[in-house]
Amino acid sequence: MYIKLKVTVAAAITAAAGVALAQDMVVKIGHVAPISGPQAAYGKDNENGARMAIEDLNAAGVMIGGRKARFELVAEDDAADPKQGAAVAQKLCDAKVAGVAGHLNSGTTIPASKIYNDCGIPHITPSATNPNLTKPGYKTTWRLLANDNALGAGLAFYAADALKLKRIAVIDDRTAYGQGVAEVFKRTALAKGIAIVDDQFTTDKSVDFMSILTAIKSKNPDGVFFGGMDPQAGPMLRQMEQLGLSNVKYFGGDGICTMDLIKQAAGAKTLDNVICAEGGASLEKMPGGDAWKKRYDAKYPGQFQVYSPYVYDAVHVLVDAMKRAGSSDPKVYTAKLGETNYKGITTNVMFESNGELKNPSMTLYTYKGTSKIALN
Ligand code: ABU
Repeated sequence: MYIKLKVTVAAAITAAAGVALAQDMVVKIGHVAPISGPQAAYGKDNENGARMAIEDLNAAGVMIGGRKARFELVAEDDAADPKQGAAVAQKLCDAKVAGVAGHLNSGTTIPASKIYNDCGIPHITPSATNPNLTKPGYKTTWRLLANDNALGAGLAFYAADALKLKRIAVIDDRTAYGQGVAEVFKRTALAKGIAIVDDQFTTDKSVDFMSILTAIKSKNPDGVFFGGMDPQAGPMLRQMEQLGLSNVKYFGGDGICTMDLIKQAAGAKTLDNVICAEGGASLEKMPGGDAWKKRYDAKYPGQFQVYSPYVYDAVHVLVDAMKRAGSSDPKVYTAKLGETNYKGITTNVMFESNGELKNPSMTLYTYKGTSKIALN
């Protein structure tokens, strides 16, 4: 009886060990964007991109170091607020996520990047474009699209060379992104012989721009550059129409280059004056853009904004590095990110030694009625 019990217990232990070996290895991936507040539409689009990547990876069945990996998304909301961004970054460090796709905003990503570096977790931003992000040289910081040195300058070149504009007023929203891209635009525009006839600022919470637009109107500009996001750009375009600034070109970076801008502009004819820049190829020109967008729209109808394809690729790039390293431990796989050569849906992803994307594209867009149209 005693011997029989011993054998049964031993068999149970062996079986349990077998089950443990066969169990999936859980790999937590963090995602951060504003899910609340005025920029929630961008954040939800980004989070959708991360969810879609996790679902696809789990459906495909990924092996890391000989073990089947099961990916779990740890989704956080930083409300586009730098303090909340830092708090959430620390939370993801404490949760020991293997990597992070995020954050969305430059103002949150820059402070978060130090926290990720301190805890040794890599993060890939799919959307933060302030060039200062990669200046500290953290080995944990990576960017998946062109930065504002390219976008701000590209828009100024277009204003000078293609549109032959001479007098541009500049407004920024005082965020790291808005102020940064406006500075690059101003510098390049001045070098191209454009006069900066006014320089105004607002905030990323404002919706009434009548007084600054009235001041700008008195300077008789042929263009306005706005460094900021669509919750401000939409009302600003409506108010420009009300003030009779109907033939003034309106420039902005990727922050205004969304589908939501159409909704925010609420039928203002000035929407057709918009020229905005994104730091990647248009969906039609992305290697897997059209097919991916069809799948996205089927899953998340009416929610596409701008950055979700980059988030999708950011998650895959993290996992690709884990696969090549044979480990999801950030101490082991982070160095492999520098050797990335990943065929994503946005581009063939390779990084410069400072974490910037190699050979990024840039696309200019305008709007016609309710359509967003690529100019190149
Ligand atoms: N790139 C524009 C929106 C995100 C950011 O850089 O703040």
